[in-house]
Amino acid sequence: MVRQPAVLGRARGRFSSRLHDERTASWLGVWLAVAFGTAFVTGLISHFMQHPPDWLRWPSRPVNLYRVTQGLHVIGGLATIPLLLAKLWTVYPRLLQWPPVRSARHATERGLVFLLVAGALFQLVTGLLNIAYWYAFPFPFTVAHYWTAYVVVGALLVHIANEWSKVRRTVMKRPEDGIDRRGFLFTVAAASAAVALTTAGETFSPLARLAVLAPRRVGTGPAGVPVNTTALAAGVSATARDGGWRLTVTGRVGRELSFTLAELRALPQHTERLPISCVEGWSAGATWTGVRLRDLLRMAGAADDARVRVESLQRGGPYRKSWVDPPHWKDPLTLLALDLNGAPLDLDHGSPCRLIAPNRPGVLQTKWLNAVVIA
Ligand SMILES: Nc1nc2c(c(=O)[nH]1)N[C@H]1C(S)=C(S)[C@@H](COP(=O)(O)O)O[C@H]1N2
Ligand SMILES: [Mo]
Repeated sequence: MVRQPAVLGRARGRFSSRLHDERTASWLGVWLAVAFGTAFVTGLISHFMQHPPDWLRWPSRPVNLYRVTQGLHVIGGLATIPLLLAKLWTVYPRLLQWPPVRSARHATERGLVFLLVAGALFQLVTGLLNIAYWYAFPFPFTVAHYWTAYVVVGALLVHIANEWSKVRRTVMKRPEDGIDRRGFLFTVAAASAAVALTTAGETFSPLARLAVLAPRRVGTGPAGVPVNTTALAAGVSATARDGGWRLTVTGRVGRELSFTLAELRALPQHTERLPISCVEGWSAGATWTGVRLRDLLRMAGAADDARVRVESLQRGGPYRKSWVDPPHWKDPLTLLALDLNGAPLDLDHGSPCRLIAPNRPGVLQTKWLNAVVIA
């Protein structure tokens, strides 16, 4: 950005607050860089967990890794909104600087800042609308949010390089201008903290009662666990209740297995505590009982390095199937669950049978299973 005195000298006449200054802007910039850096790293983890390239095998532990990174991504992203608004308020007099462009370098810098601001606003607004289930935009959210992240981080890195010496100068030195920035910065930090506190309950149950801004809350829904996609919405209300339901395990010819619900219940049952961690930021720990996936796969003669696909009764939609790689299917915690919190699975939680595995995005915890395919 531009050296200030002339610009702000002019601006000060029109913009009376002395908080439109370099030092306030620098501090907010430092906070924003940390916030966007965190969102970028946790966002990449989230993206590559949901869409792993062929060479990537995520570990199945720590059990809560995805829960924590995705919670940080969404709750941290929401807490960034007050920071960004404060930063934009602090620097907006520069929008009106005259002449608008003084040199080629200056034009490039302004273009870059425009890209940074537009990209950052785009990320926060689309993220917010997405977790509020308001798909007001005409493009697929995940694709747009993912690619815009690179644009924002690229622009941010160049911006940091441009501003580095100024930020060091303004942030490190004690100010001697008598402007009270503390009150303003404290208010902005408090607004961010308030947003975080009133959403963190969507993943951290001690704060559940404070979670007034969270679209999903722990403790709500059948068996105290929220539902994403009901059986009705997935179009499986009838098929999931059909008494003739079977789970097939197929792969090696001649070793195809098929189980009724009673047969699955007759196999060794295991009870584990595992979270559902939705990509939208909410998560809920729960107690699941069912058959270990690895037990079924061993019965079907699966090779040690086999990739496995679980398929549901659902006929359409992106989440009707998911891949389970060896680290996950070999993990004794990975279950085909029949019970949730001590009672048979509710229809909306995936009855008669659903996948539940450690360190895995909610979208891949496929419900209403009817087939396990060894690839
Ligand atoms: N077949 C199927 N399974 C699915 C989905 C779906 O739409 N279809 N949604 C997924 C998503 S996005 C989440 S967060 C979890 C939610 O599980 P729950 O409704 O039991 O909490 O289920 C997953 N399993
Ligand atoms: Mo989800």
